[in-house]
Amino acid sequence: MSVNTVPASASHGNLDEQIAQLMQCKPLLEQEVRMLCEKAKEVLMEESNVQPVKSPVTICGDIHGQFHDLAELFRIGGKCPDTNYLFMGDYVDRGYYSVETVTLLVALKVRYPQRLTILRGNHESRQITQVYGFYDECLRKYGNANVWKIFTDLFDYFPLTALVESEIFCLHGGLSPSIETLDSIRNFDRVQEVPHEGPMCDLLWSDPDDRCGWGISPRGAGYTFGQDISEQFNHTNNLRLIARAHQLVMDGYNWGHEQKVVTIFSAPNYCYRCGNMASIMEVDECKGQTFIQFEPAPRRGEPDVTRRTPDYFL
Ligand SMILES: [Mn+2]
Repeated sequence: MSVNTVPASASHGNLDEQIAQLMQCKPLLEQEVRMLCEKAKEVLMEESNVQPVKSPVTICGDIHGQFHDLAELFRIGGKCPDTNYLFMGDYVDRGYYSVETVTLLVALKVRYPQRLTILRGNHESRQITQVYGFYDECLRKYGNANVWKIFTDLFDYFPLTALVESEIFCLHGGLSPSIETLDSIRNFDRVQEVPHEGPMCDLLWSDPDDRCGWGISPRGAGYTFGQDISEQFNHTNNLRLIARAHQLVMDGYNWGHEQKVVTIFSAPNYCYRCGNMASIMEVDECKGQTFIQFEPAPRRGEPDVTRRTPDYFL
C-alpha cells in the first residue's frame, strides 16, 4: 500500500502530536528525530541562500537552548502558524534545552514550511556544538551522539540569509568583504560545515562596528564592518535595513549605523545570568516595524549556574 492512500487530514496527525509533546519540553525518540530531519532536509534543500519572505513576519534573534524563553516568545509574539516567524540562528548551545528547542523549531518548519524560516547561525556547526553544550546534551539525553550527528548534518541545509519584502536583509552575523551583491550569495554551495574563513563564514560571524571600513574581528572569525560598508551594501542591493542577531544587547535590540543595521537578541537573561531583556521585531503588512521586549519565563528548577562565565563573543 502506498503512503499516498493516507488521507491528507491524517497525514499531520503524528507530527501535530510530536509538536504538542515538544511544547511541553519533552524530547522525541531518536528514531522520531531521524524521520523528522529527513523530512526537514527535503524542505530546506529547496530554499535559497537568500530565502524570500513576505510580511507580516516576526523576526527573532539568538535562542541558545533557552526553551522556556522560546515558549514565552511564542506566548508574546503569537503561536506558529498564527504568526509567521523568521529565526536568525543560534538555536543550540549555552542553555539546557538545545535538544527540545531545535527539535521544536525543525518540527514547526516541517509542519508549516511557508510560515517559518530558520536561518543558520554560527552555532549550527559540528565544531562549535562540541565545545558549547549541544553535543554533551545529546549524549546526556540519548546516551549516544546519533541525534547530534543527525541535527548537525541537517544544519548544512539551513538557509544562510533571508530577504523580507525585497528590503530587509536578515542573517545571523553580518557582511563580508568578499560579497557585494545578494546574487553572489545566491550562487554559493552552502551544504557544508561552516568554513573557518571566506564569505559563508563571514555571514555567520561578522559584527557591525563604530569604526569605518573592515576590521579584524575579536572573535577570530568574520570581520567587523562600519557604517560606510552597510550604506554601500544597502545602496547596491536596494535594501532598507540589515537585521541580524549574534550579539548580546541589553535591551534585546539595538540600532546601529544610523538605522541601516539592527541587532535582535531573543534570549532573555542570556546564560541564565546576563540580566538582559530579549526582543522580537514585528514587520507588519505595510512593512512598518515594532519591537516587543520580553523578560525570562519563570524558571523551572534549573541547576544553579551562577559560577558559569558567559562568553560575550559567542
Ligand atoms: Mn552567534
